Amino acid sequence: MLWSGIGTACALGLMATLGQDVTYPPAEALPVISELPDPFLRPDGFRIQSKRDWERQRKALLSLILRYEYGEMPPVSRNIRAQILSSHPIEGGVEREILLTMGPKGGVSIHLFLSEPEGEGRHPALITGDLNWGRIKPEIVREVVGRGYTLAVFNREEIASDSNAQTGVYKAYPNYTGGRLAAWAWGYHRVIDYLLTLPNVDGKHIAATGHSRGGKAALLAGATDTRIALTAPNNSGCGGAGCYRILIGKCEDITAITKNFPFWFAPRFHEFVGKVDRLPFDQHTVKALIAPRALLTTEALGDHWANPEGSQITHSAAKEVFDFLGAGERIGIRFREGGHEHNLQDWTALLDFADLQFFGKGSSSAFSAFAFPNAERGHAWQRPKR
Ligand code: GTR
Repeated sequence: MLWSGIGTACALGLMATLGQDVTYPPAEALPVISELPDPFLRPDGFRIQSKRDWERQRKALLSLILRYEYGEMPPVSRNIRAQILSSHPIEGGVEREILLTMGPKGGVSIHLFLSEPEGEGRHPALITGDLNWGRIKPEIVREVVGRGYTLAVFNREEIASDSNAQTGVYKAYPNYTGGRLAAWAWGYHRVIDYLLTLPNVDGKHIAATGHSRGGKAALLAGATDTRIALTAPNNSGCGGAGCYRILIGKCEDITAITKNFPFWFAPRFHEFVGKVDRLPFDQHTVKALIAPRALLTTEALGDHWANPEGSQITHSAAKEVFDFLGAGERIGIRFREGGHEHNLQDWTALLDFADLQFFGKGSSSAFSAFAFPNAERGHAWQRPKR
């Protein structure tokens, strides 16, 4: 089947090719879609009607997004090994530094800090890959551990450098062509492989978070691994929770991001520079891949480069899918004053949302307030009424 873009007339013309291999035409051959593309529209031009059809549609959308935007994920590595490098008490718990090795001949190794609450039983866990930016501030670690969560912090730049350099997974899998965001997302997945071997981790309640480029990676990690029960990108902007088509003010767009960071993306993504309205999806589609699992977007009102209003617009479009699946209360958004950082306020919002989603504590109204009540609606379509 040829995915020739989402446009009924064009897609209907493809019916004859059903059953053949999927091919992905160049951007210039895809139809122009000015609004945020309809995630319910199948490649053959029909709209899905029932919840039962979503899983198949989700797979088709995921392939499209990986093929055009992020590149494929690296192969799954099943030989993860852990070496505890150090262990010491912290306030309310214990902290261990662990070296994880994985991949062909154990060729990829990463450092992971695990801060675990004391006490028997299994604890929910929050993972971030942002160790390359330094240790998480003690006040944040205290808050996470104090509220009964394990904090797992790994260095995504050990998975793959933030450059063109062929390190980490690129060295271990020389034929791998995906972008850095996909490689980093794979790092979250490997950390989960390890966490699931631990007797004190609650494998049903694992959250992935990250800031900025780390937030883009966390979003993709959640979109590609259903073991992640809650995904929480922070200030992730373009290529993350933001929006490619609708840009408000001076914010990052596809031209800037593919010029400055081509190695974050699939080799083909630059085809869409100057043709963003031919993208057969937008970032609401990536968010929708997470449904019906939980998704929290945290945004800073002063972080104009990250297009917080665009994040609200893709949030509203993605919510159509969450609502369709009967999971409207699983998608949240939280705005705060201030600039580009992942601060205690953001982490506290994540913990509150996790308490709500995992344990039914608190109220969902705290995660549905919009900062931009007059924002445009990015889509005219609506979820199919069942
Ligand atoms: C910027 C980039 C953003 C964001 C940010 C960050 O330079 O334009 O997409 O990822 O870096 O990671 O802090």
